[in-house]
Amino acid sequence: MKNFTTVNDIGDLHSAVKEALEIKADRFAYTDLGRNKTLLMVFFNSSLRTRLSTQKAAMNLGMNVIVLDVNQGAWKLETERGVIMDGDKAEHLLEAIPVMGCYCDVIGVRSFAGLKNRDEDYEERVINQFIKYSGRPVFSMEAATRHPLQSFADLITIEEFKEVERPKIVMTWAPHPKALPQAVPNSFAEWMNATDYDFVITHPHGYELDPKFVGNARVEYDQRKALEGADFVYAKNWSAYQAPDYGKVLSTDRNWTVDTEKMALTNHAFFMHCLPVRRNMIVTDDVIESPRSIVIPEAANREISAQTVLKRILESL
Ligand code: AN0
Ligand code: CP
Repeated sequence: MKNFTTVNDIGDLHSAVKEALEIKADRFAYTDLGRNKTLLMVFFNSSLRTRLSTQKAAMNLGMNVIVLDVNQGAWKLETERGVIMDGDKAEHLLEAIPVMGCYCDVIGVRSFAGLKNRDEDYEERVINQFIKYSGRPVFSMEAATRHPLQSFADLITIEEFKEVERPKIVMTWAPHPKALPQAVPNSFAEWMNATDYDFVITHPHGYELDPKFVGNARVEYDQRKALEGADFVYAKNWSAYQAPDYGKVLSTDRNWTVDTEKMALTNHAFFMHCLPVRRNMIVTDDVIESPRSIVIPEAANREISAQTVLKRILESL
């Protein structure tokens, strides 16, 4: 594997999950693979899980790891070509990226959507410049439109916990006070559509995602109806995708919060969320603390998805 930014880069999902579960059963089986190889993780945005799980995954493979927080101590970076750089940005990505490539063998990038200009975000300008100019394999640690390491960990988790062959998965929008990107729901939809699960998306009017990601999923505007018979409830907030409201918060309606009464409509569903989660906005304390909440094993699988992807990248160097 050269780069990892979408579900298409991982190939057959059955073999990917199988490999992930083998790695999980014996995570130090490949400690020689990454010897004298350096991973550089570049963060344009905050992180807890991605930072820790990806570093741990790299260490399991024997790699060295460097972390760069662009907004803490590095020069402020200009991302647009042609700009007269007379403002506060001291360096351009077009120099910074090939320089970063000099010091490492693999690069992970986190760069969220700006949520101001939809075309710019959906062109994935930042991560695509890393792919073009770093000279190194690049993987997404959440880019503007997708979070594939999260979705891969979600898929591994569903495969581990599912109690029926073809579970019903319901991704539900839930309220949040701030504008969040569509990367997690886009990506989750993209990965679920690549399985044979029964996949349903529910959200208020105005929160329709890019049809490219919705694909063949069923969209149901009545959350209660959508949740009926669900085996997994995947909650997430996102801001509006549709013009002219792109990047806006259209609703903070707590009628959409996942609570015990809503979970009672399901087929004794497991509750999932990528975290970080705002309690009593997205989900009530009772639901996230219930025995059917699998948010912690889900987060634990971030180490496994990252290690599977890094292993495949190292094997291709
Ligand atoms: C981010 C998002 O929604 O994309 C990261 C989630 C993994 N969440 C927040 O910024 C709260
Ligand atoms: N789920 C996830 O990516 O978490 P972080 O933003 O903490 O990395």
